[in-house]
Amino acid sequence: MDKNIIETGKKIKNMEIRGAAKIGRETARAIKLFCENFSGSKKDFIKNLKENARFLVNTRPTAVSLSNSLRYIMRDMDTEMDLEDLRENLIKRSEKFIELSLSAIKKIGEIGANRIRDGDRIMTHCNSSCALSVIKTAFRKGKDFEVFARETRPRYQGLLTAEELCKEGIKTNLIVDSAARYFMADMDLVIIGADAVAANGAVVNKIGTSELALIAKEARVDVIVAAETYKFHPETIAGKLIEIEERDWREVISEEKKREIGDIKVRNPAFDVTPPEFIDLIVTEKGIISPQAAIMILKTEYGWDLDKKDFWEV
Ligand code: RUB
Repeated sequence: MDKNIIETGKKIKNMEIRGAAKIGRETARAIKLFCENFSGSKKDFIKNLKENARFLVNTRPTAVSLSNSLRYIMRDMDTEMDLEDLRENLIKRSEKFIELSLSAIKKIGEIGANRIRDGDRIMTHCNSSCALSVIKTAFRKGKDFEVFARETRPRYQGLLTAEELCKEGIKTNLIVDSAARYFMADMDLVIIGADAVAANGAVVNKIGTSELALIAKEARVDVIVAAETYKFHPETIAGKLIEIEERDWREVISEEKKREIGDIKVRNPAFDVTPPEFIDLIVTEKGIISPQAAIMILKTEYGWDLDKKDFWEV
């Protein structure tokens, strides 16, 4: 295993590197470094590449940006090429994925910003670079609005969001997760990111998102998801369910407190699934779609070959 890949994998697992978009880009960066630094035969190169890819894919199973980053880099890889060409090709595609991710987030910001109007009150959850791109772009275009950030237990990514918004000069309110319904009647929009979008338009995002969308639906507040096309999950076309990562209970309660309480099971799912009925639109870098059109994105990006195995699996 490559030292740098192990390091990146560890950082993804312990969330030093977090947020689906960044996870995808850091995966690409790690593969690029692996290709640059590898010395050995072509056979070893391919064997190592597969091993390293498999290792990365298993670090955070819900974020499809990770496997889609690898799919993008290794798509149409011609193993008949000589090692130098193969390497160069993979390096170029890794760089291209990073570029593509950054420009998609910018584009989503531009497209999504049009949906924000002066005077809006917007609620968000967790810390999504895509959702923030929409909000910040609207602000930079001179729109005047206010944001309510849920703190997002147990890791408090909402604090990062609130901090980022304040730095930008945007009017920001920080609320506890359970205060969402209390404030929802005053909201105009909910804007969130995604870790994965399924073929039926269901959106997987930070735990609590589905409850937020349900509350918004009840209050007739529109829910906008900001997601690049590499967050769409190709395997869901064939009916595969998206794996929901369950993280260590120590993120929820201290060891000391747990011991004090005694026989208690602490559960810590990191994500949940919001059904398409609770989502009004998805802003992608290719344009705005209804959740029901997710299948079209998947068809365009990944085709219909349901039997196709990923390079790292064969
Ligand atoms: C982050 C999270 C974000 C999505 C989208 O979860 O749920 O909403 O990843 O983020 P975690 P982005 O903190 O567990 O990684 O738009 O930046 O890809």
